[in-house]
Amino acid sequence: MAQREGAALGFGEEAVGRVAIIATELSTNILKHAGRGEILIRPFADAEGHGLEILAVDNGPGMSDVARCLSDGYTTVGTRGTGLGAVRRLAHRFGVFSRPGQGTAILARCLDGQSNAATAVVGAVRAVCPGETISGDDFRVHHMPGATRILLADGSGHGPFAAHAAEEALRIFAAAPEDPPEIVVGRIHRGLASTRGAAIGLAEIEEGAGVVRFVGVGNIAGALYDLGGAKKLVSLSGTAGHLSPPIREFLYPFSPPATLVLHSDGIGTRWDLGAYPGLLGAHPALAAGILYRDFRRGRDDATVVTVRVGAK
Ligand SMILES: [Mn+2]
Repeated sequence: MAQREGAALGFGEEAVGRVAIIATELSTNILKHAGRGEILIRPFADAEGHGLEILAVDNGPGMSDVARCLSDGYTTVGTRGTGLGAVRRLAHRFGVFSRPGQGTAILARCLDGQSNAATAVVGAVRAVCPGETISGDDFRVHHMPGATRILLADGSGHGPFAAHAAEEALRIFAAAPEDPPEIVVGRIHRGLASTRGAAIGLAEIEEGAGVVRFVGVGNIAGALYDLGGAKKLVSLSGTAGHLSPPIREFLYPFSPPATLVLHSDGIGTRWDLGAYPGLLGAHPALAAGILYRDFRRGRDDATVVTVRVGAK
């Protein structure tokens, strides 16, 4: 899958070979140390560039000494011990979050050489409901000068009709992504009338002003973390396309660096990134992977998007 996704991004033979080795080493590492886990693969485009992201998550014993596990030659199970050191060398971006008792999440990103004007780093996991082949959740990130917008749509239920509603929401957003958030969400509400409907959350992070604007209809949950702590975002109950409360924007001030988390209801709400010491300072893709790993409900599509702004 990693090879196929890399080739779809236009990676050459050498880069495709690199992602194959990374996926193999991360899979082998899970099998050796945790027994089971997941490899999550997606294309990404953010302040780090464009390319392929490979995320490995498991609930195994975790590493008590990450630096030592990364050094070549070190292994607890009698093999060559080149695995994670090789992944770190081959990836353009590499990150680990692992604690004894809190499992392991490892991130490897390979860039395709394109650049963009994005200022935020975005992590995401989008997982399909067990038994379905298409996700009824979808999201789109739009980078603007000094601001980042994220639309997360969760089509009601799951399967193809849910996917259609989410796709319509993204299409309407993409047509005029810089209109005021309340206008965009109102337009999506009207545009989804002939679909099954969706929960919608649209967030804008304005870095210079230090403010997040959020407009939500239905069950999209969110939280904003900065050095001062965590704030939960307010989403009004309803279903875009069918039953909407008055569409209203809420403002949340922050001081950078800050991390915004948005997720669909395939992820439970009883989480706190503060329970994972050091995770907020790590790559935001690791937080997305860990929330998915530890809080997915398993009977619905599950999507988590994490956005970090203001980090050096
Ligand atoms: Mn859902």
